[in-house]
Amino acid sequence: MTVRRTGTIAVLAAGTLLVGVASAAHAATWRYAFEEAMDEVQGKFAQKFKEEVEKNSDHTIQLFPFGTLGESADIMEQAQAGILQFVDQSPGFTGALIPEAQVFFVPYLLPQDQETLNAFFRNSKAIHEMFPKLYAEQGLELLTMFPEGEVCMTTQEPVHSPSDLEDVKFRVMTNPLLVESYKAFGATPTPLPWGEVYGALQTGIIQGQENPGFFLESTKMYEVTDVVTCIGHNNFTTAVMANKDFYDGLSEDNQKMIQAAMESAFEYILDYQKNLQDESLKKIKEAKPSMQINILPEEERQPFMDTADDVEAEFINMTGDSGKKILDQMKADLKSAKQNTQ
Ligand code: 6CS
Repeated sequence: MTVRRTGTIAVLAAGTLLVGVASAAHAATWRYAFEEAMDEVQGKFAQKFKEEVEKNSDHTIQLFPFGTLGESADIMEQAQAGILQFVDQSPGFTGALIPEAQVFFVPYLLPQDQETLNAFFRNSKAIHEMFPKLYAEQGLELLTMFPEGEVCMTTQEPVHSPSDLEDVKFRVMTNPLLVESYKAFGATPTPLPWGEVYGALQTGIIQGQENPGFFLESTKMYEVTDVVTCIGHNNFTTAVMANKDFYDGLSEDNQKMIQAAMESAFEYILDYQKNLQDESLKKIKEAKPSMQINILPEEERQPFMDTADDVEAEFINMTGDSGKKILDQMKADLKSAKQNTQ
């Protein structure tokens, strides 16, 4: 009797274990790291993606915001190694790995008009057809790219022309083209990972940096700089990827579910950003009334705009034919986006 009962328990236990294994194999937990905090744009996007995946499947997404797994370069390595299934890394850092991704740092290439910009990101052949092949070569499935807002500079002193950036050690993300771009703007570019920026400004190692409005506000850049200058030179782009082996190993249904969740999060994040730039600049002014916020007029932007051709030539120099094809396609995509939104 005892033996039989033990046997029954053993059979039941084994059965439960099997069910557990079967459902664990079916309902996976996928890890997703990004370069910002939960309440910042990449975090909002990731939360929406998680919500969609968990609503439409048995899978769970575990989110890792900035700092929990290291710097941007660390989370990229973890995604390539398959420790993470998903990663959000901006071309600002990916440019060191995929040189063509630096195209997003040719000044004045992307428009500031929100509708045109959104149409470009929605429909661009460069983004949807060309970049995925380049990311795949690095073991990554490119799932989406989206804008995060107009990039403005923060400095200790006002900037009205490139000569005002002379002798300013200016932090840039770690890609060679951005270094060239800030050299052309007259500054002394200093590539640094994000985690070192606040301290470097505080201790005077650097005197300036650039980022979109929401990030200047949320990371309190106004505590360590005195002037915001917007010259319309760029819009911050980011990208979300999956580890390619992981993605290729998924069923077609799961791949479709992930793509649909990405599309929902993409539309959500564009909507979330309506008015975000203006609201963020306003909040900076409220937090620190002495902060100067200068939106430069056309004539003061011109000398910065005049550097664009040289930086573009440098991009082609760095990336050759492959980069030129991407750049040409992006220009064609931007033209159609403009035509379709007018
Ligand atoms: O400047 C940076 O490094 C950071 N900026 C933004 C807007 N997102 C993440 C990135 O690490």
